[in-house]
Amino acid sequence: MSERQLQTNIKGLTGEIEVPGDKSISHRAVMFGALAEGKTTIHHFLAGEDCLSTIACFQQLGVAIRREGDYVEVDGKGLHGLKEPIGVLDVGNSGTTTRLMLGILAGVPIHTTLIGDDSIAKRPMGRVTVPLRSMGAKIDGREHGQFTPLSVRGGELKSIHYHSPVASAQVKSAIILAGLQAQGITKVTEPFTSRDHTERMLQAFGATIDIDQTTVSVQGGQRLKATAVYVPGDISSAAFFLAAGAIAPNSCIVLKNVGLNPTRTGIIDVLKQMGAQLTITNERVQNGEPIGDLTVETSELKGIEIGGDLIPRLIDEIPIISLLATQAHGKTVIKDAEELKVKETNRIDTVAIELTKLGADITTTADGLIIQGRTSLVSEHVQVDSHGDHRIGMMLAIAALVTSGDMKLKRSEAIHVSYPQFFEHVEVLSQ
Ligand code: SPQ
Repeated sequence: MSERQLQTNIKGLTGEIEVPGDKSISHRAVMFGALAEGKTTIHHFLAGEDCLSTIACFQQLGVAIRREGDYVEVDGKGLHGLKEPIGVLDVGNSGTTTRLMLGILAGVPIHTTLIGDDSIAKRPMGRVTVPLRSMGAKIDGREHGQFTPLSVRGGELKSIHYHSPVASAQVKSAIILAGLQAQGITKVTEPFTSRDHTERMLQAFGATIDIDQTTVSVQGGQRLKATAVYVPGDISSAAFFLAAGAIAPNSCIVLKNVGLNPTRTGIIDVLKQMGAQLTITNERVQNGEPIGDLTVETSELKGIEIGGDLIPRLIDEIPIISLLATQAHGKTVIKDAEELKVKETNRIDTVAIELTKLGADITTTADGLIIQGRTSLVSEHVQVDSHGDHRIGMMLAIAALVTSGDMKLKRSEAIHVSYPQFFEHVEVLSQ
């Protein structure tokens, strides 16, 4: 467990960076590459711990994967080529790996066991194992398959139409991936559209996917063909520097090649509504995913209300939005965000506990947070804690930049899950 001294009271942030590759897209590129026929190449892959867990799982399933920095080659095995592993598959801290692997393994006639860390052991897996079982999957595990460790004996699957109670890309993707191996047409309907990288990327791998508003349909038995994937910069990582540029004094930050998939750009809508000076240039589409460059400058922010169908479009950005709200004039209300309770930590609680240590006026509610701004953040030798959650750790490191005093971050290593170069980038911009 590492403790890190944080840079506080910054005079300004200027310069240009390229944030690492998108985590959601990097996972899917490896998974679909493994299931495709032929060699898939992945450029600007996120070599964070979560995506490395996905690579390690597929290597154990007999897929040859080579990585050099952010370039990866996957020798695809086809939909029926995965081999039974000798050991257990370790998903580390990654919910995406766990849930999408369950969808894949449900239809493969081998036995596998998935385990992860203490945080993964608390995350609900019934939301995936229950619908997969209704397709015929044989899955068991702790508390009747609600939690890891989970074991899967894959086999024949039948199609279903699943109405998911939550807008979750992981639930949707697990069912689509099982549906690719099932007989007939599998459908998933969700209450609001969640991120659609699976749908976009499966099409790039040659599959036919039908999308009708919030329902996605897939015909079983389709073959995937290897392709070249360019992974855009992760907007969820960019969000930390977008916020930093808006709240730090004398700042102007340029973020190059950031993914601008509309199912992920809620943070941009929120920053604009709060009054941030933010511009998008060089917009284009690469591999079916929109990307562009973002410039943000020091801004006067105001509090806003955030809820409804905006929530799935910014769910991972709520910790950093909460920090923005402490620096905005007036009240910010975040509602309809119960899903925050089942992330790497209960992010409603961890955000409130940690920002309160710095003097923020923040109240938890059953489905979100109410933040009254603007507060001057102060730290008298405070030790803040990531609680082992990468997004809480990065939010606190950005908070430090606008905090006066002396501040240390406990469990800072959690940041390696999604942004190994995070502190280098803070350094580059603060020169
Ligand atoms: O992979 P994991 O651990 O679930 O990661 C998180 C994150 O903050 O990085 C959530 F804690 O992102 C999820 C995201 O919240 C990644 C994801 C995906 O790639 O499909 C979808 C979202 O989760 P969900 O449950 O809403 O589908």
